[in-house]
This record gives sequence, structure tokens and C-alpha cells, in this order.
Amino acid sequence: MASEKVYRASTTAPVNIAVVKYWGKRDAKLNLPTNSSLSVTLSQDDLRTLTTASTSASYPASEGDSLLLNGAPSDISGARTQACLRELRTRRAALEAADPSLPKLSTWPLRIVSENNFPTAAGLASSAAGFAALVRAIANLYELPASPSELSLIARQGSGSACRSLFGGYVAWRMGSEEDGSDSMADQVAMASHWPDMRALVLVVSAAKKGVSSTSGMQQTVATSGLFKERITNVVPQNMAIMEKAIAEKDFEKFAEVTMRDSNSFHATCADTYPPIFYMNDISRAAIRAVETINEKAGRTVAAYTFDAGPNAVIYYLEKDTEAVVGTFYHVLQGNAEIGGWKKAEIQGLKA
Ligand code: 2P0
Repeated sequence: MASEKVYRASTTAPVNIAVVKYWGKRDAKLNLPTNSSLSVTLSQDDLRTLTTASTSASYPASEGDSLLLNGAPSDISGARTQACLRELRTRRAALEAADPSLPKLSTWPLRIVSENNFPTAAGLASSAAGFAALVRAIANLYELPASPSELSLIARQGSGSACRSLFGGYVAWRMGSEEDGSDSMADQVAMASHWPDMRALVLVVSAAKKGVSSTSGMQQTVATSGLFKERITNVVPQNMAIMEKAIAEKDFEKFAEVTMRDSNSFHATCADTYPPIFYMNDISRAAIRAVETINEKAGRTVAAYTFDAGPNAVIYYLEKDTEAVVGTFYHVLQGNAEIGGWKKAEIQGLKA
């Protein structure tokens, strides 16, 4: 029967790792940041979320919307997830109002099934890939004529960094200035093919969930850190400008220096938060020293480290320096039981 038809759409979304970091909200409800940020999207072969969204008139209304994350029921009653679902339903309802022949998908419960092929909530940008995939899967299900930029506006409300996972290559999230957040979205700075020899090495130092969530950590930083004011006023605007130029000119040394400096600046503001927040551990610091040794040995900068809200390291390097970078890391880290694993990742090319 037509009324029992199940409508279904699947999509994958990649992880992105920021080289100029987002840390701080000026509006927690709309998820508006205190600074712009810039990231590199990693290949979906390596790290990605796969999400399927379905809906049907036969799904009992009493069951409501549901999310199965990595096989376990997950709470979607939070304001951020609800904001995404509301935005998507509103857009679908507008299509249905304009064309009464369309099935009323917007009025039926949604079943969402999502799976990560990497550790969840361990500082590997799982919320970025997760919300990007959730928003795009439902937008596809609802057949919304939305551009990646429009979807990034919605995904941002789920998790800030998610707005950058709607694009491949090199992606900026412009903080915007509008109070309603209508200009706080992502755009593509350069395609992956612009700089095809860029690579990332992901070191899984710990797959455990982080102690302080990004959302609460950044709120504490905004409220208590003096260093943070310097970061958003001077450090980040300068880093954004230098980084965009470095990418345009494919200047790896500059790209690497800003990447490392910005990671250091972000973790310094975490340490300057009161009480302090520590995301890196002894293994993370060993990875930093390994990068320094690699660069000294090479006589130039061939590797750049960066750390998000967790101890795991991401090392950017160019394909031609694989031996110097990955070879050395392999040697340094081999036999270190505390390293859970490592992955070489390419940069995501095409929009998924
Ligand atoms: C980033 N991080 O730019 C920075 C660097 C972590 C450190 O974006 O509160 O999970 O959901 O908007 O996006 C992590 O923050 O935070 C993050 P919410 P999100 O990638």
C-alpha cells in the first residue's frame, strides 16, 4: 500500500581537521563562533560517518524520531539536534505546501541510523562528520534543493565544526556578523585537487571519550581566559589571512607553521582556562617532539602537528616527504603500546 511505503536516503560525510581552530561561541543557542576557522577535509575512505534516514506514514507517530548511533539508541532530544530537524522539516513543509501532490514526509517520524568508522567523541571530529551526514541524509530524503552552503548553515546549529564537513578540500567557516547567524557558514577555499600531494597522518593516541566536551570547554574558556581575548582579536585573524595565502600559493612551510602555532595557541588558551583544561597527554607531547626531530633532520619543515579537543595527533605532510615523516613516526612509535593505531589519510576531493 502506498501509505506504507518507506522513503529512505543514505549519505556519508567526512571528518575535517582544523588548521585554524574554532574555540568559543558568541551565541550558544545559534552556535555562532567567536572566530572564523579553517580546516582540511580528510578522505572518506579513512574517516567518515555513514547515515541513513528513513520515514514512512507507517511509522507510528507515538514512536517519534529516533537515532541509532553505532548500533545503540542515542538521545536526540537535545536542542542542537532538534534545531537541525526543525530546520529541515520546515523546508520540506514549504515544498509540500507549494506542491500538494508531494507525500507529507515532513509530518512523519524519522528513523536515523548512523555509523562511524573511527572512535566517537575522542577528539577526532566525530560530531562534525556526524551532523554533516545527518543533515545531508535528511535533506536528500526530503529532496530539498539546498546547496552545500545552505546545508552548512543547518549543520552548524548541530555542531559548529560540522558546517565545514559539507565541503571537500580546504574549507573556511566565516564567523559572520549577523545576529541571526544567517552569514555564519562554510565555503571552499580550495579544492583538494589544487594541492593534490597533501596528506594527513592520524595517530590514535586514545580512543576514549574526552573528559571535557568541546561545548562546555569552550564556554569555560570564553568566560575565564584572558589569553583567549588576544587569540580571537589578533592571533586568529592573522592566522586566517596567512593560512589562506599559504594554501593559494601551496606554501607548505607557511601552512605548517600556522597549523602548529594555531594548535599551540588553542591549547594555551585551554591551559589558561580556570580551572585549566588539558587535552594533550605525554604521548601527544612525544608526537610534537617527533615532528620537531623530523623537521630538524630534514633541514626544512616537512611535517606539521595539530591537536583538537583530545590527545590524538594529526600530522600534515606532502606525499614526497612520506618516507621522512611516516617512516620516522613508524620507527618512533613502533612498540609504543599506548598508540592505538594510525592511519594515512588523503584529502577528500569531490563533494559527496
Ligand atoms: C575545530 N574543535 O575547529 C575545533 C578545534 C575542537 C578543537 O570544533 O559545541 O564539536 O558542537 O559547536 O564543533 C570541536 O567543537 O563544538 C571543534 P560544538 P564542536 O575543529
